[in-house]
Amino acid sequence: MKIIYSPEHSQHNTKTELSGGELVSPFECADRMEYICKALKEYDLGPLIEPRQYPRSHVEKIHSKNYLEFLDSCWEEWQAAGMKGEAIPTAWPSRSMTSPRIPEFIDGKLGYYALAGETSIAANTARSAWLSSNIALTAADTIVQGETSCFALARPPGHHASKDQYGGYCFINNAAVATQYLLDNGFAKVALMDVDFHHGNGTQAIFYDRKDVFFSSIHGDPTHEFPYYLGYAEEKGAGEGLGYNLNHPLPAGTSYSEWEAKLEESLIAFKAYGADVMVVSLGLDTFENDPISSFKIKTDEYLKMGQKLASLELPTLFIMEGGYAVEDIGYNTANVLKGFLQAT
Ligand code: OKP
Ligand code: ZN
Repeated sequence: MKIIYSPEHSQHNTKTELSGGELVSPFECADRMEYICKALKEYDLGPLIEPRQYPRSHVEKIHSKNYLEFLDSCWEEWQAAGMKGEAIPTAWPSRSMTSPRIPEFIDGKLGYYALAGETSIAANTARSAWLSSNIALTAADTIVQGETSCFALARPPGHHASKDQYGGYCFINNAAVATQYLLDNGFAKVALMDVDFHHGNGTQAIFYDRKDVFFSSIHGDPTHEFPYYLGYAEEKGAGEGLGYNLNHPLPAGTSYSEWEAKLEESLIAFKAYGADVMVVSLGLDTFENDPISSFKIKTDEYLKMGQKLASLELPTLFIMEGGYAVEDIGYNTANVLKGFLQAT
């Protein structure tokens, strides 16, 4: 399986994450990629290939123009305003303040474009986000060229980013950009399976009223877990998209067998839908020792996850999302891909 990767991701190297009332070192860190590359190499899973650069128009199909302009200029505006630390929002257009106006000062813009406050922005954050989207596009192209699987080893991740909001460590929705590229290049119906521990609110929102993408997610119950305000079982799609959104919120302590039963339901729904390609938002934070999550999947069980995903027998594009048990993430990731390849 080709693995699309660039070491340049490390330019997104923020120092702060607002967590528990403190500024801590971010969970979504560059080291994660080192461990993954090491394990992929050890398991001989495929060659690392550098991404190509695609026109921005592919990303502009998913994200709004004003949001992307904000992303590109945020750090400069923040610095120009004399701020000392990394860019973190402190005010939001919350329920009681409903003016549609977009503020002009960077502090106000941050709150407008942020869906959460843990994700700091610094020099080169935008650059790495664009690079991450090019990794997803290059990987999607590999599937368009006829490969049956490909892994976009991208960071920063993307599944929380919506049309015009960042947060949850995500800026550009790589899975959504890749999905749109597949649809623009010969595929008709995409099954988008989000297996990250956190609900893929951004991806869901982007495709919620469309019938050409069936989004399904298995995740920590949002009554207790980030992103809290989306990801419930009653969210089934809207308009033409009604029936093409399937959420499986699960409680803390969920084991692999309980998790797999939900994956089975999603795969059956994808089959009935008639998907001709699958995109997997691959988060490894369902791991038993993940520091910010609460499922109980073990390293060996990721082999079964890969095998199960292969049972759909569709061309499959894996896109990296979360996973914060840095020293284990490599083998967990490699096991999914190994299980998938063994079964195909
Ligand atoms: C991003 B992805 C840590 C809380 C972190 C944000 C989680 C973002 C997860 N104190 N809350 O889906 O893996
Ligand atoms: Zn996650």
